Amino acid sequence: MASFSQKTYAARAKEHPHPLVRELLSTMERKQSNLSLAADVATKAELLALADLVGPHICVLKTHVDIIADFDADLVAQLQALAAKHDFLIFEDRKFADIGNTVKLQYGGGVYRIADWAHITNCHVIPGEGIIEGLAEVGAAKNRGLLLLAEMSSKGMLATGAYTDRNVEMAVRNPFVIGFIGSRRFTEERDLITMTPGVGLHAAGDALGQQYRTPETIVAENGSDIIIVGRGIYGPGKDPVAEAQRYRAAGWAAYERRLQRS
Ligand code: BMP
Repeated sequence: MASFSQKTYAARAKEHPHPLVRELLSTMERKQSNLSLAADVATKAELLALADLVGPHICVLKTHVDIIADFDADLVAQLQALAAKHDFLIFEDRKFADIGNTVKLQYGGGVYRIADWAHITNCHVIPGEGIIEGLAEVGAAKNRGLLLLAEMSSKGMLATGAYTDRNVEMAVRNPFVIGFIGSRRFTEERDLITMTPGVGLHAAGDALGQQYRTPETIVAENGSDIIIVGRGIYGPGKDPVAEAQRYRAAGWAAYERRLQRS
């Protein structure tokens, strides 16, 4: 059987059992974009301006809402309006890491009420499988999806070997899990999406351990589905629209090369 990474996003969208993944893959195909923007800016105005500018070029907007100094419910409403206007999904990069009961409260409630607006969120499986069950209790009925942090992009990260393998096993058996944060395709047992941060055309890394690889390595060679790019798009002196176009083209070209190889 052909690897999922040798199929088109459109074909995978058609076959996928999870409605959210069908929506994600068909958005990617429709927009010809496997680019996610990591919008790590400090204010509501900056986040909205960036999402409006770059929105036409991305399939997913990745947020860290706890960075936003003036977060409020209106920000969420405006982000949802931008997601509809520009046709992208929202991924809150919350990295839950507590016991099932606590993450349930953190995901559904608090100031951010993440489950109400983020199509996708993610977690570490350090606490064991109960974390997935707790998040699913809140998110499954809302048609949300969860990514497991099977690997990280930073220097010296500890998510390797047996730990990564356990992530894959848990993902395969939990339907609320739609994929991984990691650097490659992890399994053919079901069609789980991989989203990869630490993608850059501009630098090898930063002063705090981030390591960058190219879209070609990540998508064409490793079989990942979505590249996540932050400072490569909006960093100092950059033109975010021009950079988003550049990364979108690079990500899509890498995807087309991967299909040609098969
Ligand atoms: P940048 O492209 O500016 O380095 O940003 C990367 C983004 O991806 C950040 O939002 C960071 O929190 C996230 N990220 C990462 O860099 N490595 C990981 O392993 C997991 C992440 O979520």
